[in-house]
Amino acid sequence: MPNLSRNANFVREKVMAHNRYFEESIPLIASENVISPLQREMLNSDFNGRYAEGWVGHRYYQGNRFVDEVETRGMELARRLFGCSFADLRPISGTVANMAVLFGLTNPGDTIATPALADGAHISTAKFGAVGMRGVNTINYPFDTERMNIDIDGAIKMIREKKPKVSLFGMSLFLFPAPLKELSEAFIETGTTVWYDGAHVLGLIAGKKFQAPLSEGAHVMTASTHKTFPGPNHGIILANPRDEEMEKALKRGVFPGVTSSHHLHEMAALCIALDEMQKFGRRYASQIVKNSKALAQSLYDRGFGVLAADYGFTESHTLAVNVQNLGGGSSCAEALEKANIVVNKNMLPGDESSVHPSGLRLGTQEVTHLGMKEGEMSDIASFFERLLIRKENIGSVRADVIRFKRRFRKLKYCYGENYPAYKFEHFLR
Ligand code: DSN
Repeated sequence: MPNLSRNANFVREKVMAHNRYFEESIPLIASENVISPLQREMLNSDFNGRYAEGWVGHRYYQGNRFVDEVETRGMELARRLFGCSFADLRPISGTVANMAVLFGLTNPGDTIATPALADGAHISTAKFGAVGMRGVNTINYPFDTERMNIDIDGAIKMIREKKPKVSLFGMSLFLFPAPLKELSEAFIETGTTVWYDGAHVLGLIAGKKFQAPLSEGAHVMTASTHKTFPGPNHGIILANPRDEEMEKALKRGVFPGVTSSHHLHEMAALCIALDEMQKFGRRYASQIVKNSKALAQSLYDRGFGVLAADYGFTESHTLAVNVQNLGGGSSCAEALEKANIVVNKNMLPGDESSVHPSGLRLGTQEVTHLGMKEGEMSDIASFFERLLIRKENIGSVRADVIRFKRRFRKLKYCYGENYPAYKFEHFLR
């Protein structure tokens, strides 16, 4: 190892410490995941240092011969996997994909219908997020808090009355499929453009375990590619555009709208992830949903306020737990973190504060990727009970969490199964 400066050593050691920390922790944040060794190889390639502006075959820089071949193959893979006519692999994150759609398909002063933030919407669709900053007005669908889903009759009425330019679906607390089929008549009648933010559930859609938004009336679907979809930090736009004008507007929204180059190493890793999902996605997605239902049931049986109990808790990777009576979302999330269980506090319907919300949001996609099944969901629920209900000593729960996690440090459902998920690559000798 060459002589590294104090700063270089500091950064390197902290990153290694982070890897070890996750190796010893139970990751339950619904928007995160680990990636396969083949994707990591792409992230380390020379694609990292290059630029490719514009569309494949029409770049503004030279040197993109192989980049174009990879991206063309990736778009084919994406169109096939999601059954659509258009795929754009250039957005560098889910929020950037959302911004591109906003730039492409809306003008300041237009109106968008979206779920409300407290009902689980993503920040980029809020008044003070990208939608508001584009100058687009928002109206919120009525929400059925028992079913944890959009109220169908109320939404039909709202779309018919207000005729929003765009009707946006998809959330960050996404428990059940959005009622696209049920709303389809109102969509057609009003000519609204239907936009589905599938960031959270992209892997479930790819694995045919949630809904197929682009066959159920959505014109365009945006997503990040690193939540249930176990790819690199990146974004994607998938669409069945209404016409050529819409397709052009989407492309322009991405470039020159909101990106310059599109992080080519991530794009290559995304291509591998698309192929991996074609091969392993169905088994993976199916186990994710089994696990989230099992975790919800097991927590509920132990006395936790898991939402939507009368409706099977969830059909996705996510479950929501009301922990107001146990000290609230922040204090429970902090206690769990001390015991090496990583979750996030989350607003639940009716909450006004995002800093002190009443809920926890849990996701099973990453622990599933590490090979956990229904039996392990009951082990996890018992850690929650010991810590938050029985108030057992944090140190002793933490020690048991670390012991438990030793069996789940290797990747499943990808090329290179059993490769260590948190491996730190040493390049300098
Ligand atoms: N922050 C992510 C989430 O946790 O849902 C979305 O960008």
